[in-house]
Amino acid sequence: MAANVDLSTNVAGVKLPNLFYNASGVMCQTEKELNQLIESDSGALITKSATFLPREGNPSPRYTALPNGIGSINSMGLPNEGYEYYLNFAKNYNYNNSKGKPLFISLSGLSVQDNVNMITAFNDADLPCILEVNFSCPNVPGKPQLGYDFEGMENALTVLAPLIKKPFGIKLPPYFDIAHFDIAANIFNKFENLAYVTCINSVGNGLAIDVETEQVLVKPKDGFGGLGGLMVLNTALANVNAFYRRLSPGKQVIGVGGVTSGKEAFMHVLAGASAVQIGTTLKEEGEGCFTRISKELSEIMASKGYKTLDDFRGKVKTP
Ligand code: RRO
Repeated sequence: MAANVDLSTNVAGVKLPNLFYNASGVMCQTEKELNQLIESDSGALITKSATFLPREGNPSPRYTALPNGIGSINSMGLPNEGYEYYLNFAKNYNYNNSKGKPLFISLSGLSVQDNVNMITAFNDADLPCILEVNFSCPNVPGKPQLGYDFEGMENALTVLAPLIKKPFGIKLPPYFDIAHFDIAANIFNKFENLAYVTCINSVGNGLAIDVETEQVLVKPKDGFGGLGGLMVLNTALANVNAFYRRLSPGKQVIGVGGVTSGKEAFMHVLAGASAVQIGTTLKEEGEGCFTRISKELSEIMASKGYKTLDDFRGKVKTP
């Protein structure tokens, strides 16, 4: 770590020792994986999106990295251990023994009522973890992404935000139209305890084809799956910056998409990210990526004379 550089940050009023953690879905389904994250140099951890009941997910192959480091495609289909497993993990989470890392819990109910039931159980347990509701899984056949249904998303938030009471976050799909950034941000600004949005989930329903075999690369949904990694960097940066510019003061954006090195992490913070998640790179490289990317970002900051993330967050310039 470069001397005199501080990578700590705050999300939803909670301190993270550094800005990096896993993108939900990577290294976070089982307790064993979550413990690997605790041991790593991440600054927090988030669980795999939970449904009310455990799910096996879609048939394999359902994830693959794509050639030349451009990224990945997945159609996992929400495999998870069911919310009670993650509730139990949260109950046993030892904040003194986890290097000061906050715990984020991702919830992805298959209906608003499922989200209500899961949130109620977390409320009853009264834990210090932060809830994040996933409005953007692209891979469950027959379940469109709620993030693309503005009315449905507002209705869901109208039910869920007052129920959660505490500051919480939502995971968004990428948007591709300025009018959609405006509409979505106007909705989010209506909910006071919606503390942050995480941008972006994978770019839904891409298709990857192997020339040799003439086959698609993942089996579910005829090969259609969510794209992640370097190829989505610029879409991710656009979404981070679009919401950073539009959300009411106090609301935050967490950046995810295309981070392979300190350079892309630096771009996410310049675009406005308060924290940065790593998905495809974590999956491909393992948890050592947190150590490497923290060091790379520290070096970039030191070379520019920045000491804290606040020195440059959201300060991207226009020529
Ligand atoms: O499990 C998945 O297929 C999955 C989920 Br829940 C998500 O939110 N984003 C993604 O790319 N895959």
